[in-house]
Amino acid sequence: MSSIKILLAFLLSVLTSLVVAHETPTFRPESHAAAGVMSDHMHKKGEWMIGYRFSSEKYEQYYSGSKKLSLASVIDSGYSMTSSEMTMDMHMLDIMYAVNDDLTLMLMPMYMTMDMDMTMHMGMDMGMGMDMGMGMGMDMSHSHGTSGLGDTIISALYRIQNDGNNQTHLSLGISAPTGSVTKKNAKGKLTHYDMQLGSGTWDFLPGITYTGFSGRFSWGGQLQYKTSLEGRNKSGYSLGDEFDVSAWAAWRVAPWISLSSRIHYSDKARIDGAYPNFMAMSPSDDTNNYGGEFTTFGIGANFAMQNGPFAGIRVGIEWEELIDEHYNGIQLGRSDKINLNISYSFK
Ligand SMILES: [Cu+2]
Repeated sequence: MSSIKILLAFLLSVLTSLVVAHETPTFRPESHAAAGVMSDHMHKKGEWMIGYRFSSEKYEQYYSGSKKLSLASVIDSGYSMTSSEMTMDMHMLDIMYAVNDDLTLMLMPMYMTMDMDMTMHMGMDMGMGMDMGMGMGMDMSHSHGTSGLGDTIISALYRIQNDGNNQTHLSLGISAPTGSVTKKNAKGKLTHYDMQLGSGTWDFLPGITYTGFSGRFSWGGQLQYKTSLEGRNKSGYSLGDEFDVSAWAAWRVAPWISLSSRIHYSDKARIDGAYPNFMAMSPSDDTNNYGGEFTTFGIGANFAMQNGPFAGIRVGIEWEELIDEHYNGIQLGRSDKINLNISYSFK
């Protein structure tokens, strides 16, 4: 991934050096925020937007709090199963319709795919001190995954301020529990909480977004909250509340491309409740090992196709990298996230 970043940085600097003075286009790449920001923009009365969003996250290294943790230490903490890698992909349809200039409605159904490589550590800590003098017992690895429809977000964006160059809107969203929380593993037991496809509860998602524009520069900020409206889902738990703040800046390098950087802070609480009669084998089976405080830095590019067969299409891409993390308990930490979106608006 880092070589791709270097290549991107190189390409962007070449592009930058080629830039000549240009007029402000009416269809501007920066009128959408960095690709990982949702509910970031509104539409004009009667306008529709059909979009596709994709994000992919990879988890590879165990952490305890802010410190990296070796596999041996995870096993010493009492877990007989560990995972070496997890990937989580989200595909989302992003449908928007503007009732009027101050009210845009959104519908976002999604499809999730989770995959995990697991290792079962045997011959250790079986209460018999069976070390056999080898230090390690036998390890057995396997992969498992889940996929299917995730939750569905329905939301309304309402403009509260607009002087042309400075715009602010509120977003009020509801997430419907269309994603499964009863996915099971090969042994017929409920799978890890983070491999369930939805939250299992109706959730409330309020937010506020500000964007500013001046010539080729634009910037913005967004606060968002997510909270469960129900105490427990049908599997006996509810996801912790989540608070997100993003601040970004973008520069239109050419009429068809803007480059962005973003700081994203999120605070996510532990899971409430637990599966009934469940024995935690791996860290992700324990509800205390969820949530934490994270800060990421993202770089991205937005494209607005000005002419040719793809005129009117927007593409956004963004990489997010953690710059500061504090995990609750013991967790497999995130190493990378990529956000991609493609959209088209019409009346
Ligand atoms: Cu839109």
